[in-house]
Amino acid sequence: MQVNGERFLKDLHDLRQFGASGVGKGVVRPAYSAADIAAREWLAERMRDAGLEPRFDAVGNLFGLAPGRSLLMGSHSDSQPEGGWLDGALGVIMALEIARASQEAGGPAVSVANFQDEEGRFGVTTGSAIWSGQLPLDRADTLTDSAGVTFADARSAMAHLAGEPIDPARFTGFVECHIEQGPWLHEAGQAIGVVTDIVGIRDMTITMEGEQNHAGTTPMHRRRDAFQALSAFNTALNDRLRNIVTPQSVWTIGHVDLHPGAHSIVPGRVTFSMQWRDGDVGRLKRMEDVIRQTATEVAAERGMSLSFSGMLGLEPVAMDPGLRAALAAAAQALVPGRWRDMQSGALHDATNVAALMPAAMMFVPSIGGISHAFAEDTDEGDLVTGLEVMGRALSDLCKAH
Ligand code: HGY
Ligand code: MN
Ligand code: MN
Repeated sequence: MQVNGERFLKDLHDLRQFGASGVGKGVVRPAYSAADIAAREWLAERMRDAGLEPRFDAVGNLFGLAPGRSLLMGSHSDSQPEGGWLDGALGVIMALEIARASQEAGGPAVSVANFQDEEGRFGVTTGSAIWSGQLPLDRADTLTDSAGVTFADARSAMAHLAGEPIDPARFTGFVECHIEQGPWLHEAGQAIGVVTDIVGIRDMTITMEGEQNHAGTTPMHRRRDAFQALSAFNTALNDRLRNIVTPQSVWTIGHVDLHPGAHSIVPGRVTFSMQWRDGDVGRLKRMEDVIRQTATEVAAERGMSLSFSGMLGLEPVAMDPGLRAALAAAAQALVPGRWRDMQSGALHDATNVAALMPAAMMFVPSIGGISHAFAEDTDEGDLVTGLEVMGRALSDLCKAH
């Protein structure tokens, strides 16, 4: 098949206009925002122009369907609250270009998926988790974002677009191209990462409550200060987790709500996100035990009440060996010596889709390893190389089947 790099890059730049942040090439396009919905409606038209049947499901996952059985490719077009122009978007636009080029070449049939809320405004890779049966819709509908908006309310903004469910049985497999979002390919001057496995994740919210009081008249030794409790928890957690993790293990407190948040008030309550990731299920559990035990001890020592929210999570998953081999062979043919096998420390829709069908992923470099930030970027030459390697892999797969 003959992919068209110019057409591909133009679609990528056109897509980044939806929710353009005005800072670099950054975007603000959270799930169900006006920019997200407009981008999805634009993509539906691009799918139609490519000879695909655009279909939305009940939660805003958008599919561009080829007739009959087809290989599914894609990713997500929603962004983090401050996102880059390529996170997710690259995989959707590359899938669209491959689908066009494949049609122009007479096959194989390729369909396109643009999953909703991969960035987890509400859950964790929410849209593909629902589509793949990992997350029941009635449970998803009760999830809220950090402002308290429910998933049910948010997705109602797309109700007019919702169609019948898309049957996963019509697809033979799933391949997703994504930016690495880490530093390794760019630092090594390599062009392609063939993903071996995707780490697992656990995500919950922890609340500690002490006593709100006057910042001037309350002696330090008599305070039940929520910020001090969080600070003590974080210090103790770092000391303890170091004993059970590997260099690939990560844990993050990314969102903190300190109540009431005033200069002259000792904060009485803190609610914070607690997220951790690892490639090993057993280590994820051990990390969870340390997190719960440390929070319980710190709260008891400081006279704080403690509560844990429900926990969301995805298990570590290995990529399909056959699809991986096609990606590796194409990389070896087109960029010999400039590719590697690698684990994904970022979560992706491929984790959920892998529960339904063979799934594989391929990375292109991220400049400086920056992502989930307006500064996220990739050299356009590397983007086109990724497209060409993907096109070669699909052609080889077509010949092999
Ligand atoms: O957080 C992640 O790994 C993904 O980019 N949402
Ligand atoms: Mn992503
Ligand atoms: Mn992301």
